[in-house]
Amino acid sequence: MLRVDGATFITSAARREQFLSPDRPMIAVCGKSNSGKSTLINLLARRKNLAKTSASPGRTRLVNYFDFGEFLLADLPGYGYAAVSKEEKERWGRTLDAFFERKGDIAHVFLLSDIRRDPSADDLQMVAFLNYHIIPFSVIATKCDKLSRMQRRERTRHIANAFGLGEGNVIAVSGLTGEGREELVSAIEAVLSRSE
Ligand SMILES: Nc1nc2c(ncn2[C@@H]2O[C@H](COP(=O)(O)OP(=O)(O)O)[C@@H](O)[C@H]2O)c(=O)[nH]1
Ligand SMILES: [Mg+2]
Repeated sequence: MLRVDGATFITSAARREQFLSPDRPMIAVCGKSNSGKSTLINLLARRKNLAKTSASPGRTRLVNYFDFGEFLLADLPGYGYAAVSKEEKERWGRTLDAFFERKGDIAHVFLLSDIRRDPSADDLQMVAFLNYHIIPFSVIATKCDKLSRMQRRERTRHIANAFGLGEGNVIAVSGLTGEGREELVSAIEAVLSRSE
């Protein structure tokens, strides 16, 4: 199995001039703020504070890049946080647009969504955007520790449906218990073998 520990933080980018031109496959992590992006990155890296997590949503305004050895991971600014100004929302939108404009640099996207919630309008817009630009993605249903095993299966099916995906494209994970980490690593392996 692919080794994904020993990851390090590379840099943050606030604008397109600062975006990295990756020399390895890059996986982008996106989703609503508070969906568990930073926690997932820490789970993958098996480190507590590689990516800063926050109980108050909307803190990550930058693209944060991490070096995982065989691949890079980009933690994107979370969308859909209501309590920010219109200007700030527009700025985030522009950052995301500029990021995805360079789609040749993106091997795959993980779109994170809380397993207990239905996709938001922003999530569906994101999926439409990724489909339109033919950028491959998987949905990661986060915080699965909040549900029983039976509820998880049910919610995973429901989320796949709501996103218009097959069940195999939705991976339930928990950053708290580490459940789903292996499936996630397998998904990354598949991405890497496709981009060889
Ligand atoms: N129970 C549980 N809580 C989680 C999980 N992932 C994230 N959280 C919590 O959700 C909040 C937001 O997480 P964070 O990773 O900062 O989300 P981000 O804004 O998408 O980067 C924090 O309070 C985390 O502790 C998970 O798998 N299980
Ligand atoms: Mg974060």
